[in-house]
Parts: sequence; structure tokens; C-alpha cells
Amino acid sequence: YITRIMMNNNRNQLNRSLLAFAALQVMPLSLFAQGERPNILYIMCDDHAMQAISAYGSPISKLAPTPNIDRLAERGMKFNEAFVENSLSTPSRACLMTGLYSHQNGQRQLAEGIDSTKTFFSELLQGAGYSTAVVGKWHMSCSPKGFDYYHVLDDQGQYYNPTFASTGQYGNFKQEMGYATDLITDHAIEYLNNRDKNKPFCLLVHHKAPHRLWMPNTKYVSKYANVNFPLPETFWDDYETRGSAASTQKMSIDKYMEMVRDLKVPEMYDPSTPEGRDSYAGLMGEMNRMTPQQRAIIDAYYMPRNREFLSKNLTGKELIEWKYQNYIRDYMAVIASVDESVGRLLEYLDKNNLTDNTIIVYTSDQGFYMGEHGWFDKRFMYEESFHTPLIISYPKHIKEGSECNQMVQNIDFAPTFIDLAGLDKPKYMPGTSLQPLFAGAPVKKWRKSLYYHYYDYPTYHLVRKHDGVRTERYKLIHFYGKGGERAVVENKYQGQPGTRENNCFNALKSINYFTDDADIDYWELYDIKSDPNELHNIYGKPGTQKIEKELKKLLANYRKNLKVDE
Ligand code: SGN
Ligand code: CA
Repeated sequence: YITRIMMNNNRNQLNRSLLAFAALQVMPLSLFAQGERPNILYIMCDDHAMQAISAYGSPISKLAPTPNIDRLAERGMKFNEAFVENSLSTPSRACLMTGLYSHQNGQRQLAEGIDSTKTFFSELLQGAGYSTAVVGKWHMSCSPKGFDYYHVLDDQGQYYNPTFASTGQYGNFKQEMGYATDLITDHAIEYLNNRDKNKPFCLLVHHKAPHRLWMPNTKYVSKYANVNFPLPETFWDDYETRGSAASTQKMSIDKYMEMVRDLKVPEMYDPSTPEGRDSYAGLMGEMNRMTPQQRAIIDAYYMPRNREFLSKNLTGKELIEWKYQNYIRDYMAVIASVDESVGRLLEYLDKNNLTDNTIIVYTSDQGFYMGEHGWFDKRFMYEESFHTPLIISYPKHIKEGSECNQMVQNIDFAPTFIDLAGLDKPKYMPGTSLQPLFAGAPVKKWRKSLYYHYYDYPTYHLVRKHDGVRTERYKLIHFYGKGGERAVVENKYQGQPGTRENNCFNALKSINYFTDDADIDYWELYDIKSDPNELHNIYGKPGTQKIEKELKKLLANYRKNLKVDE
């Protein structure tokens, strides 16, 4: 592939020289002179919850620590209040690349959407003389742009022996042997070795892990077999004070975490229903990719476990708790590989004298439910999925072991990278460079609220559309929209035959997935400081009128200023 990079380099050389020349016009020369522009290593895992990073201290993470990610936190700054603007993969990635909210970049739902004419921050960095690369899960409905090198998975990617497409050959996916997290790390290191060393680099390492179906690597599959993870406080939430969306979702561990696919119990295959067949096909899709050697190790863990489980005939709460335990065991075993990957990358930077001039960002594309409220998956504006982990190390600029409690959001990444590259932020970007926060002291002029908007309904997990605002203390959420099939007209691609959105919609329709179809329009309000688990919706309660009015005004202002159209 070195030859391929070189060929590509020649082809693009003229273009890039022109861009670099253009960038020179806007770049402060002093930065060049002092050689201050740092390398950027951005590591983003898919669905990595804060609860699964021991630096954040959750009870489950203490039983399954992440020493390498913690090392990064010890070297740098842990952001305790980092959020996304739409808790879903493609929208988060579109936001990262464009620095725009979903309705501004077009990527509202999971499949089609990105307006690929928008400038990606990678193009700006490339034009400013950075060597740019992305490795791993790309998950956008356009090919990577603004990258000198890419080596990306097909769509969601696979855990075992996955397929990748490389620079200039997007769409031409070829299988490689190994485990996704290891392969992505190998390719990241290959890029670091082969890059143009006269330039600073910006490398995005996007892990597929720990996305559903949480398939561990052979060497870690039994790592937590004997660990009993404590249940989160809200595991048995009955959604009593909330509106209907919290009850009509399809992401509860109890009802919607699949025994066959998600929990790897193929013995429970039920061929008589479409759901049963899908679940089995989903599991086999991953299992059948394995080599006989890989498969033997995986089977040697799950088969005896399943025999014991089936012999017990668990029902009711015992069955739900079994599902929870084995979900967390697999998820944490998948994280063990992610943590190892971070260790390998840190070691590479150390060995190659790159640590001092590299800013490292560790984050996820959103938060995730690890059993809180009885759930898995994400999507809601409730804390667990609205939050995302964020740890940044930047030697000499960020004090070791520091923490930031000011609210940041994924709209801030592009402005931060643009700022680090010595460029001015394009005016149309709503986010803010995080650099002022690096000094460690509270920044007075920082934002005091955030806007969030989720659009991906009706589809998997059936989470209703909502938008809202969060301040340091309160959160106001507006749930809205037509129910079931009637919502399709509200979405740009879902009703258009031939689109992936439409195919997905039809597949779900054929299994009668859209059981919830009330039109909704209601509010929820939480006092996050006194009720961090958001169990008490206080909207409309006596004494809340003033704050409701203030927050509604704040939300209306966001919607007006950002030209939100639904
Ligand atoms: C897949 C998953 C869903 C998940 C979405 C979005 N189902 O559709 O559980 O919510 O991706 O995830 S699966 O059967 O394919 O595993 S995201 O991280 O890409 O946004
Ligand atoms: Ca994700």
C-alpha cells in the first residue's frame, strides 16, 4: 500500500500545493516558525460509555479497569461534562467532520443524510500542511475526504476478520485476518510509520468496538466470566414520572436484548418467527467469519456457559439479571482490547519521541446505557447517552491529572482541531475551540447551556423524536412527532424507495415493529443536581413555572438562531 500512497500523493500533489498555498495566506507565520503545531491523535470508540472507563470511577469499571485509558487521564484532562448533539453514530461522525449540528450537515438519521459538499475539518488541516488519516469505522454515506491516508471498515464493520477499503478505493472492501480492534491499531501504527514526517499529523483512530453485538477477542473472551457486576441504581426504573417515550422504546435488556444474537445463546434459536431468524442470522454473520481456531476458543467459552444457563431454566428477574451480567461481561471483555490498543498507541508515541508534541483525544460517538433504566443502546437525551467520555492529554499545555466540569459538546471538535492547526474557525461553525479550557481554570465566558436534537424515528429501538436544552442544573426535553408509520413523511429519506432508510423501514414494518403509534407532544424537566438519575420529571409541578418559562425561552432561542426546521 506504500506504492498506493505514493501514487496517490503524486496525483494530488498539485491540488494540495495549491491548497497549502491558500492556507499560508491565513496561517499565522509565528506558528510555523516556532514549530508549535501539534500532532493530533483522535481516538473515538463506538458506543464506549463513561461507565466503562475506570478513570470515571463507576462501580462496574472498578471491576473491569481500563489502565491505559486511565493513564491518558493521569497525563491530561478528564472532561466530566462532555456531550453529543444527537446520540447516534453517523450524526456524531458528521458533526465531528463538519463541526455542524445534524440539521445543518444533513445527517439526522442513521443512513442517508450527509451533505458531502460541506467542508470537512480534515480538508482544512490537509490544506494547512497536515498529514491526515482515518483508520477504522468511517460509517458515513460518503467516501472519506480530506485524508492523505484512509483504511476504513465497511459500514458498521465486523469484529472478526473484517473487510477494509483503503485510500482512493472506497467501496472496494477486502477481508483481513484478525480482530477488528487489533487490526485498526496495526493500521494506525503503519500509517504513523509511513507518513510524511516533515508534516504534523492528524490521525483519527475510530474503533468499531464496543458496538453491539459485543464480540470479544479470543484472548479476552472469558476475562470477566467469574465477575459479578453490580446493577446500576436505576436498573428497575418503572418510568413512572415520565411521558410515554421512556416506556414505548425497544431497548430494554428485559424485552429487546436478544438471547440468540446479543447474548450468544444459539441454542435458543426460534426459526418460527422472523425475529428469531434475524437474531440467529445476526449471530452467525459474526461467528461464521471466524477461522476454525478462533471459533473453537469462542465456542469453548459460550457453550458450557450456555449449557449451565439452560439447565437452570431462569425466569423473571433472575433471567433479566443473567442477561445483564453477561451483557456487561462481553462488553467489558471487548473494552479490554480497546484499552490495549490505547496502550499500544501511547507506547508508539513514547518510543518515537512524539509524546511531547502530540495532543491525544479519547472519546466515543455517544454515551451508552449499561443497564441504567433497564436499557442498552443510546439515543435519548437522558444523561447516560447524551454524555460522552472525553479525555485529552497535551503535554505542557494541559496539567496532569486535571478535570474540566464545564459543558463541552462534539460541535467543538472541529473548531479545536482547526485552532490547533493555527487556522481561524470558519464563522458558520457553531462550536468553540476547547483550547481555553486546557489551562485548567474555569473559563468565565464559556457556554452555560447545550442544545440537543434526536430525529431517528420510526426505526430500531423506537426512541421518539425529541429536542431540548441542558444547563448546568436543569434539562428540558420536548418529545414530539407523529407515531409509527405516519412519522415517515417527516423524514427526508425514509419514504424514498431505494434508500437504505426505506429498506430498513420496510424490513421493520414486515415484522410489525412499529407498535407504538400515538402522536406525541409533551415535555419533561429534570433538576440534574438534585436528581442526577433523572427519576423525577418535575415538569408542570408546583414551583417550576419560572424555570420552565426560562428554559422554553432558551430552547426557542436556540431553535430560532440555529434555524431548526422541525
Ligand atoms: C445497529 C444496531 C442498533 C444500533 C444501531 C446504531 N443493531 O442498527 O442496535 O442502535 O446500529 O448504532 S445491530 O443489529 O446492527 O447490532 S450506531 O452506533 O451505529 O449509531
Ligand atoms: Ca455508536
